[in-house]
Amino acid sequence: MKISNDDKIKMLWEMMRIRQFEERAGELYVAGIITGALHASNGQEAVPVGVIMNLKEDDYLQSSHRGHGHVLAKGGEFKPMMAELFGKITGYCKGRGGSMHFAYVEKNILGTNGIVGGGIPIAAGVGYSIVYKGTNQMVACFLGDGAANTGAFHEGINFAAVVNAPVLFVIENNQWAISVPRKWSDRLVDLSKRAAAYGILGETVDGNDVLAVYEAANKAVKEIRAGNGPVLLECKTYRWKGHHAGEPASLQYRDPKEVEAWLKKCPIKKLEKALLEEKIISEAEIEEMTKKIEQELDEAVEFAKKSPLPEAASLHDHLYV
Ligand SMILES: Cc1ncc(C[n+]2csc(CCOP(=O)(O)OP(=O)(O)O)c2C)c(N)n1
Ligand SMILES: [Mg+2]
Repeated sequence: MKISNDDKIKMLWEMMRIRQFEERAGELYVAGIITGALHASNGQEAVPVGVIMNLKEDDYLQSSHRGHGHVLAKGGEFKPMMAELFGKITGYCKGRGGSMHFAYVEKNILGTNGIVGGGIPIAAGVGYSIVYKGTNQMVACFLGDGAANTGAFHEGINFAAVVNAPVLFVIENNQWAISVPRKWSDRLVDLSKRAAAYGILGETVDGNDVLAVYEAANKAVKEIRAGNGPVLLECKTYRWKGHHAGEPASLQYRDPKEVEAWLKKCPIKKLEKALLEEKIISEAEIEEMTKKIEQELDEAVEFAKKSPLPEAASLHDHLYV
């Protein structure tokens, strides 16, 4: 498959935006400026970027608890995202949701989700609504390997299959569910094999290779848009940081050698290397991109700091529609 140079540069840009956002959010968390729960996706950037670059503006995104990258790749902006992390009224959910409840309905971003597997039946339902209304949209639903072992996974994907819902279920297999390694929770090597149980297509791909993710997602999206129902795409990747930003560094349940080996498989470095070798981009241009993103992040943090907190009197607002 031929991917244009412009698209490859866009992939690098989008992955860099996610990485730098996560780095900054992590620093603010450790400094005690951001509170609540925060799950960083450093190391997993190729998955949202490779998948979401195949979506159209009006397609839906259903995200997980580790969802900053999904939201950014779907058009989320630094300012309202940062403000949401700060609990300010200028945030996407008026400061009431935080990291695990980023929702931006104007861009069909249905939300990150604190309930593991909770997004799967929602995506199936939204997919069914698309079938019902006959619009040419689809849903991308991101979930973790741990979420693949919830009852919601079976119910949600089976339902989506039966009603032929246009949903791309993406398992971000980062090898761990908190402190539980994959091999303690099931015996499958490739989680995409589960697709057969629902009579749908499934594929496993290197989740640290954004071009491979893009190609696999492109193929899946074509099937879905052709009316062939949901597809299950497993992207094998790795979580670089602790399960959440507050996890003490002293907590060592992972073999440091395993972590080190995966750090060497950085999805951003991999694409950078390819683009430099092909002379599609220069070191100076990458440096320039990094600076631009940092500056945009500085502005977002400033915006979040200056924004007001919600008024106490508004505590009961927005609970019912
Ligand atoms: C229904 C439910 N059960 C348990 C939890 C606690 N919990 C939060 S994240 C997590 C692990 C999720 O693992 P995975 O799906 O692999 O995602 P990852 O954190 O690795 O991205 C668990 C068990 C929860 N939030 N929701
Ligand atoms: Mg996991």
